[in-house]
Amino acid sequence: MTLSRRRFLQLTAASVPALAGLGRLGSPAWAQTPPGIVKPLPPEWFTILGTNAEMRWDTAAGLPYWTPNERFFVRNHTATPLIDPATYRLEVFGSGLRRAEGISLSLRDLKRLPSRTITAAIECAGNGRSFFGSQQATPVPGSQWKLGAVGVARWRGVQLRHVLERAGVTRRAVDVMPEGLDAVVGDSGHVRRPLPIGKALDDVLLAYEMNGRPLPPDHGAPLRVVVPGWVGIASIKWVGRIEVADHQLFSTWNTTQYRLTGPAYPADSPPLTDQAVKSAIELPFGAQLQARRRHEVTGRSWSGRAPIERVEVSIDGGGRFRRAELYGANLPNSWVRWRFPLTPRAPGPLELQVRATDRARRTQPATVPFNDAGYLFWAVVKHPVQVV
Ligand SMILES: Nc1nc2c(c(=O)[nH]1)N[C@H]1C(S)=C(S)[C@@H](COP(=O)(O)O)O[C@H]1N2
Ligand SMILES: [Mo]
Repeated sequence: MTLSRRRFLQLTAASVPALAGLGRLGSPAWAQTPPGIVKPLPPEWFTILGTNAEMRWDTAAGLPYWTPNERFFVRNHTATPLIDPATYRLEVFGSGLRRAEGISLSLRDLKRLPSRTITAAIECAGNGRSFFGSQQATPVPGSQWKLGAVGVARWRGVQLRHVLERAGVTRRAVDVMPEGLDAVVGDSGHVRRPLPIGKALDDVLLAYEMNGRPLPPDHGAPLRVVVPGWVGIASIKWVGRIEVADHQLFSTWNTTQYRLTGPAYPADSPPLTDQAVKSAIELPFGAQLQARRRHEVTGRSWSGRAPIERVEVSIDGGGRFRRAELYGANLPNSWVRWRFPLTPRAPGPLELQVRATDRARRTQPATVPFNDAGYLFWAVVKHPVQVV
């Protein structure tokens, strides 16, 4: 039996509250993995950050457009719960329904509703946070993500709109708040965050499949919310309850967290919604490149607002930018892959900079204003390589 298999069985045997303490049970091999993530996290694919696992861009070259489930980053506030799909229920209730007591649906009920498949990225609002420190000299505490808190998948499920209609949503509905079945987070309660009714009725999916397979435990099994284009926290995993209210709803995750605060922002800046424009190069920082040989530098660029219009690369510290070639799919709320031929002349250090522009005419800036929590770092990232 492999370690990961043994670990899975152990997780299955554990009660949900016990999962948070799993790290203490650890044999040396498990000490490498954070408590409460079920899938194997080989170090060549992931960097462990607390309870989270970041995808490594430097080993991502050659991955297909859709991030394979086993390579997808994991961001857990506590730990992955294991939920029995046979007894699972989704409760939909609240003052925004014709009858406030609402409805309760099993997974079978949900699968009998019309299904839909979408491609969408999930990206943490804190993706890129470490660059506030390494690039702008204003470090921010919190998970020191590089650029790997993002992935793109095909999600199949039922549109939230259909479930809300079935529950008898009325025109008085204002906010819709999905809540996770994972452990409570301190005094903040279960992970939950309201969506305005307009977004909830637009393109939000309740997904039970990821890339053609049942949703894996770490990504929200048996059911997760997918909110295309928006910061990852909106896409509640392990959703068990959805409140539909005729008034605004609040939780830690739309009040004290996931808003831009700091000297550059007003005190009443709104909760974060759509994602910024970003780019990542599929090379290690400090990669060695042979001089006078032709290399193909590859990477991906993405935006939560519109598909990518163009990607440009500078090899002279941001002086002159030249177009990279976009190839393959370029879907909304997802990314596009690009390539750039590079034949470095002389040995020595070289700095690559990639800058994307989306069809909403947003171009990655050279720097971004500081915010206290280090959200939405979307400036051009300086990527050093060594020509040898
Ligand atoms: N119930 C629940 N939902 C959650 C979270 C969580 O901890 N609990 N983390 C959120 C955050 S901050 C992000 S970025 C995404 C990450 O999704 P993934 O782990 O499938 O990559 O899930 C979101 N949904
Ligand atoms: Mo996140």
